[in-house]
Amino acid sequence: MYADICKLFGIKYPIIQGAMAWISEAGLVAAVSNAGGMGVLATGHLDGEGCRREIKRLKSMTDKPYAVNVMLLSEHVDDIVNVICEEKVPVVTTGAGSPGKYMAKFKEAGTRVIPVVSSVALAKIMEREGVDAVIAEGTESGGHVGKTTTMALVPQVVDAVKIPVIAAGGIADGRGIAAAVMLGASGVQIGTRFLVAEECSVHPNYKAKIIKAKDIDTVTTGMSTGHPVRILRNKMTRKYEALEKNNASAEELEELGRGALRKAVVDGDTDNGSVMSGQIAGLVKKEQTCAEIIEEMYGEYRELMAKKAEFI
Ligand code: TUI
Repeated sequence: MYADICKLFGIKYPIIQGAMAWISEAGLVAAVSNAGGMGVLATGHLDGEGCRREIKRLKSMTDKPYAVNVMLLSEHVDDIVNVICEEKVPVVTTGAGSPGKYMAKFKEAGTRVIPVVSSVALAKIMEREGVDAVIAEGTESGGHVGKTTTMALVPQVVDAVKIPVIAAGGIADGRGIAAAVMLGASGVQIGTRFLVAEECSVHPNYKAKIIKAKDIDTVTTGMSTGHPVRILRNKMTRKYEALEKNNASAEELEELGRGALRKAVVDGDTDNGSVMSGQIAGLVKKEQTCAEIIEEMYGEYRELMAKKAEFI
């Protein structure tokens, strides 16, 4: 049931910024943490030393709590975990796998662990491993996704574990936060809306694509390879879908996907690159600072909660 994750993590608002490879670098992360949320540094595109440089840069930009994400499919995962422990990072989130084999190391370093889970079974395993909270991420999210929707996943995870549950997937305003809390979540993780933050260094073409996107504009590629990834439909996804239809090999598909995120994020090639985005992009209308985004969302949430008796 509802737990105070603000007290648990020392933050002002129960809003966690979702890690986004190539995108959530020190600048964005510090801006979210300085605005009272919890910024999360992505490391999926970094090696161990790159990760250390970003953590040091982040520490110079904020004295507020922050987290570092470990993308468990990364070839540098062992080095990254070592650096996180050496740098005494306060909180780790994990994605795309189970952090089980690193739990003892994190505990020893005093690092709290919040894995992303996309099923009840995984949430229960994680609780047994001794994690501090879980992020229940619905298939509405951008990037690597599970199959169950946020609406169905969150209450089932809440009933299955005793640790705090943070809801993710399809949340970008105060209504989403209120809905998550009604489902039993203790906080939310938000990615897509922070893509258009002024402090987010993603290419302006990427931001423009998000702002233009409508409700039905995302697709999931990679269903056939076992790594489904939600992205905005473009020339690249059409090519991918054609290959998948023709039973292309996993190698061929991976070849097309390789470097595609960097192409969109860094080069601004939103036709041939991978523009990862959640289904909620249609709700994201303008560029704002992280402080404006957080204050606006929480203000909406507060207003809704104050009026909740009127809904009966
Ligand atoms: O990790 C994410 N989202 C991501 S990672 C990423 S980088 C990437 N780029 C290209 C291809 C693939 C990845 C982009 N977006 N979200 C968290 C998340 N984790 N969602 C689902 C899961 C998950 C899946 C399986 C967590 C655990 C899990 O366990 C499997 C097992 O049994 O080990």
